[in-house]
Amino acid sequence: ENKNQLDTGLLEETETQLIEPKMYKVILLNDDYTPMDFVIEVLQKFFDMDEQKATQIMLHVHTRGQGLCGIFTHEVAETKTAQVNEYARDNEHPLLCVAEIV
Ligand code: NFA
Repeated sequence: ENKNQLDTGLLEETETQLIEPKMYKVILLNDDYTPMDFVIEVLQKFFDMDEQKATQIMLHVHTRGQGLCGIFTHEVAETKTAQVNEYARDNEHPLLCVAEIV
């Protein structure tokens, strides 16, 4: 709650509505062609992972078919998926990243 000093001199309280943003999972999909080293590079570059964490996630995606890269607000999730997909395409790899609502 905020305490607002009004010009009446009276102290009045107002309520501030806090809306929780919808959160989105960013998921990386396996394919048969993208080199493992490229996937590790992507995870480090766009998801701020160290090499050990990126290798762990890459191997999970490789063996299980898909894997969670992180959970973000809508805008951040859409930006990261677009950046990953554009970077993969620029490097002629079929790697695909998708966002889905939590
Ligand atoms: N499956 C790919 C390979 O064997 C590696 C890979 C891992 C691709 C994770 C996409 C995601 N080269």
